[in-house]
Amino acid sequence: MDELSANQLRLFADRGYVVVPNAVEPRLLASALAEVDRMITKAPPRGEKRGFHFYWVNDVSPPNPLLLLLTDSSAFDIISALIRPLQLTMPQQAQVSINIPPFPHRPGGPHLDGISITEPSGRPGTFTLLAGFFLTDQSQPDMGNLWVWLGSHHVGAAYLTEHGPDALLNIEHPVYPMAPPEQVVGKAGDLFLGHYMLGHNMGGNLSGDVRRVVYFRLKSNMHVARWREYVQNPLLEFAPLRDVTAP
Ligand SMILES: O=C(O)CCC(=O)C(=O)O
Ligand SMILES: [Fe+2]
Repeated sequence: MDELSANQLRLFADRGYVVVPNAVEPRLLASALAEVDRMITKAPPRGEKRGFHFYWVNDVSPPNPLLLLLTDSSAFDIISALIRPLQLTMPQQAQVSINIPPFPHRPGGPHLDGISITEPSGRPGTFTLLAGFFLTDQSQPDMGNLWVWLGSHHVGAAYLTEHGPDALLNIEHPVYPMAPPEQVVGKAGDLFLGHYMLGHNMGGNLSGDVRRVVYFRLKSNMHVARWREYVQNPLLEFAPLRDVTAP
C-alpha cells in the first residue's frame, strides 16, 4: 500500500504540508485535464480576466474524472494511511482552481478556508486536510503556485487553545505572528496535502501557462464530531504523525 515515508510524515507534521511526487498516473491526469478544459470551454473566464478563477463541482461522483484523481490513484491509500485508523470520507465537492497569467500578485497574508462560507448547518466549513492535484507544472515560484505559511497550523492551534475553538470565526485572515511563507512547487501529477489549519493563499503567475489544480477538502470520519478539538490539537486526526513526532 502506498504511504508517506517517516520523513514525509515529519515534514507534514512540522510544516503543515507535503508534496507527493507522481501520485497520479498519466492516464488519469490526461482525463482530468480534458475535463477541466471542457469546463473552461463551456464557461470561459471573461477575456480580460487574470489571476485566480474557480469552478465548483457539486455532488461529484464516479466516474467524474476529477474524482478519479482521488479514488483511482495512489492518493486514496496515501491519505488513508495518514489518518489511520480513521477512515477517509468521500468528498461531495471538487474545486478546479486556475490562475491566468500574467498576474503579478503577491499575497499580503494567509487565509483559512470555510469561515465566511459555512456549511448549510452553520457549522464552519472545517475539514481534515486539503488535497491538491497539480494538473500543470509549477516547478518554479511565480507560476501561480499556492503560498503556505510554514508551521502556521501549530500557531493557529495554540491561538485557539488560548481563545477557544469558536474564535476560529475571527481568524479567516490570521494576524498572529507566523514564519515567512513559501511557494509550493510541484509538477503535473504531484499531490499537495495541507493541514486544515495551515494558512495559505493564492500567488501570482508570471509564467506563460494557465495553472490548473483540482482541490478536495477532505474529512476523516471523526472530523465533524470533533472539529473543535482538532483545531486546537493539530495531530488529533493523524495518529501516524503522533508516532513519528513523539519525543
Ligand atoms: O488556488 C489556490 O491555489 C488556492 C485556492 C484557495 O486557497 C481557496 O480557494 O481557498
Ligand atoms: Fe484557501
